[in-house]
Amino acid sequence: MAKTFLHFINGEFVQSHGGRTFEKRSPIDNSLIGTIHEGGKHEIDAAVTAAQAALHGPWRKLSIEQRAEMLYRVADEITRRFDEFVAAEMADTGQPKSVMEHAFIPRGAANFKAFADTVKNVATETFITPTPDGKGAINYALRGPKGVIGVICPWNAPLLLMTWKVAPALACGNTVVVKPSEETPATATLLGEVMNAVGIPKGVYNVVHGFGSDSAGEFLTRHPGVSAITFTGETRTGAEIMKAAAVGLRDVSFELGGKNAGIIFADCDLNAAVDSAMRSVFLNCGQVCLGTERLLVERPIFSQFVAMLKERAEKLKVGRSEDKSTTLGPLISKSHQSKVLSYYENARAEGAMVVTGGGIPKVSVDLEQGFWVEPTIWTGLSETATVVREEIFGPCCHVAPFDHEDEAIRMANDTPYGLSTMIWTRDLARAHRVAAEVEVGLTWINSWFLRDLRTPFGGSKQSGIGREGGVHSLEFYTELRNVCVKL
Ligand code: NAD
Ligand code: 6OD
Repeated sequence: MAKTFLHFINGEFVQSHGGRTFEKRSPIDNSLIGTIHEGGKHEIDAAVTAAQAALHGPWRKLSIEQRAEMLYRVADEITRRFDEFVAAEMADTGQPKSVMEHAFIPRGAANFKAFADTVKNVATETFITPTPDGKGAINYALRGPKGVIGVICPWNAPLLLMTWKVAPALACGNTVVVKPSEETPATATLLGEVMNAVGIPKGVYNVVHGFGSDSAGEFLTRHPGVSAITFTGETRTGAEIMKAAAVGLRDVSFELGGKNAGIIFADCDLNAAVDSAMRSVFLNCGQVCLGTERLLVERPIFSQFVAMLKERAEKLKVGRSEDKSTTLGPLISKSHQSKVLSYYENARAEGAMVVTGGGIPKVSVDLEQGFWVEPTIWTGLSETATVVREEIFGPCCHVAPFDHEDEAIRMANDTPYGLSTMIWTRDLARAHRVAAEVEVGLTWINSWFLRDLRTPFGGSKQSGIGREGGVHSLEFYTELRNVCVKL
């Protein structure tokens, strides 16, 4: 049965003023999942007003320990309603159930626990300052919330990415207005029920659905009551949001696009490296910002690596999310499918050797209207080719050979992006050397997407601004104030 996704404002589920809605379609078969209420200026204004009232009211009165306690309860409630979250996100994204159960949904609860732990254990700096009268002074720093935080999210891992922002924001005493992606309304809405169930005060967590430009997203970034904006999405969108944030000099934290390289040296554990490459290229149908779209492989193992990758990629099985044999889901939308397929065409036109894939897979009749694309591997392109330079965000990669460590570093860095790299080698001295040279925020050695939520997470160059994770999140979500006491 088709659902209705309402806004969550001041602790209540509400329709859009005027009742404007748009449709959410299933990536699996293009069937109607539900209608989403589209927020505009009216809803953003109501949500920001509620968030401001909560900020200066009940939320502010709680001690850090009490706030942390509430966030542990949020985590427990997500865990208690785990199956509902899995079902909701699976319906929105069409990805395999196993990915939801083992990777993305557990992070919803883990994010709240991690930031509750973090804020309980933060020390503030203190200086004993000499003064001319010899009596001295004490300087100490206080951290307070920044205000109402605008949280704008993408569709590729909706609950994980939204709670990665909402949890630290709330842990630091801020209140939030979330604008989920128009493609994935479900888990942000469900989280509203969780917030009410565990007694989070009204107005602390608000959700307004809608689009970006000239819709809820843009109105949120322009609202003067929003103190700072945290955004995950495309680099181009980040630039638009930055312009809006400049009015009123609001702070931004950005996790943006990438064109990540995997550097595979000939001495690596080949089997493990191919497995890792498979995950990093094809997980979530390639819709992972940290995913590898450029594989650089040392020449002596190049042919073998490509052959092994091809064999495994051809075993990926598309299908419905609940089907245990499904290992590759669809893309998020018809328009994203068209975009990825246009890159497939472009690769061919620019002379790629198509190792596998390159089109739409054969699927059963009931799936024919879904947004499927074949897992695709190319070789033979130059570093200037479009699919080697632009982020595609699909299940595809280009594999290129290299001869020397320096060449691999140069090729890895030959991109305006700087999000992540993975390095596969048994020579750890070399691994550290290369890690120090690659211009990215995140490097994995002999692994990929292995997370410790206390570590700084974010991108360099055009892949982001700022770092979030553990105490690093405090830089963005708190205002640091100094107090000087003359003794
Ligand atoms: P997107 O930039 O198109 O949209 C993201 C969000 O921004 C959506 O909610 C959208 O409605 C909103 N938006 C769009 N235009 C806006 C505007 N002018 N003002 C305010 N809001 C606006 O991104 P997407 O297609 O949803 O997500 C895919 C992109 O996200 C990829 O580029 C991917 O690399 C990136 N991403 C990065 C990370 C990271 O950690 N670096 C993580 C996940 C996704
Ligand atoms: O693990 C995280 O905290 C994180 N932000 C992952 C991003 C995945 C992008 O698709």
